[in-house]
Amino acid sequence: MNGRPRVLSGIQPSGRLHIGNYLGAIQQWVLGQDAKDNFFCIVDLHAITVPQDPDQLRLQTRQTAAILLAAGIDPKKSTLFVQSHVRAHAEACWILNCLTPLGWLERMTQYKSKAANQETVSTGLLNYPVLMAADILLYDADEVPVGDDQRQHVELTRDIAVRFNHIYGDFFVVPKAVIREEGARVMGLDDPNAKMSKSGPARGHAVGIVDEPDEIRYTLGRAVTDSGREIQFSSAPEKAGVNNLLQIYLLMSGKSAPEVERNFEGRGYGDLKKAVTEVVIESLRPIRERYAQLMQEPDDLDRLLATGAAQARALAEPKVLGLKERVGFVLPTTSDTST
Ligand code: ATP
Ligand code: LTN
Repeated sequence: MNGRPRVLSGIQPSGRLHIGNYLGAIQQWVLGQDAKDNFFCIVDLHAITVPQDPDQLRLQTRQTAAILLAAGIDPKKSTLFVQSHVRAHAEACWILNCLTPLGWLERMTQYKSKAANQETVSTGLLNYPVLMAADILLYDADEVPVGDDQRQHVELTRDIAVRFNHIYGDFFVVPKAVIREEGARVMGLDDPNAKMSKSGPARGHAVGIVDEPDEIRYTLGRAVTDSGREIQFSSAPEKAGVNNLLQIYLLMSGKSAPEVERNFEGRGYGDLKKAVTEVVIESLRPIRERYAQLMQEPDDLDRLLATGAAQARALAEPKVLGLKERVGFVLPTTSDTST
């Protein structure tokens, strides 16, 4: 549209959204909004690849929409929608499943680590990256802004697109992952060697985007550091905790790396934690306040998501028809409105 790059990204409504989601994904979605043609999808079909409580899932889907809007996703500039509202996603996923070698899915590192945590593993968890490929390819997206943990899934999407184009002729745009240098991998505050995750321990691990200031003080006050004193950016494994706090400070304050290091010269870890806590509380405050307002009006949220779904369908439906045509399905006649 208008020659602007098309962007598509997704987020699971699978729990408490945290500053890893914000710094790795949402913040760059918001910052890129003006220059791009944007589609942001709340991926409920992905969320059920692991067990979810139905009432919780419904609540978290609206909460996720409210957080994205509160963080600055503007429905006038971006299409915000729920994945299950656009059935083309499930249809395209099935067709792409039939084209994707099992071995490609079995070697996905996120599948291997998530499967290791489950008593029984659903085939949906294995197919997860194919559904993600369907999300992206249906919209002819050029760019997929994500955190570092999704790099392998976007690579797989590219492989699926290239394979399809090779077999059936040019049809899919081959997208690229857009991963920021800073903030692409925010680490757990209780364990700076593990990625901050929605499924981590309930307290001490992640700062939620809409956490109350006291909870943020609790989490950051207990953040694991090390026994040294140096406050500098570093890739050394033993400095992972301090490096993580500095990264969070840098992104939340908007300062440059040399400015941040100068700021903490000669100061101790206690000062560092206090400064990070303050900047995180102040940066998240307007988001938390706006979120609380939006959650008071669930009907408005639902209306907005319905508009988003209609905009998404306008692209996804013709694309999935084209896909069916390419693989050899007889397309329904126009009088059949059930498809
Ligand atoms: P889970 O840990 O439960 O699998 P998640 O926290 O990874 O979930 P998703 O909804 O799967 O959350 O991810 C949404 C976006 O947030 C993706 O672009 C993902 O790469 C990014 N993201 C998730 N965790 C981090 C993190 N710790 N640092 C940076 N980006 C992250
Ligand atoms: N798997 C992604 C969420 C996701 C996504 C997408 C991201 C689903 N579909 C399409 C980018 C594009 C994750 O962050 N765990």
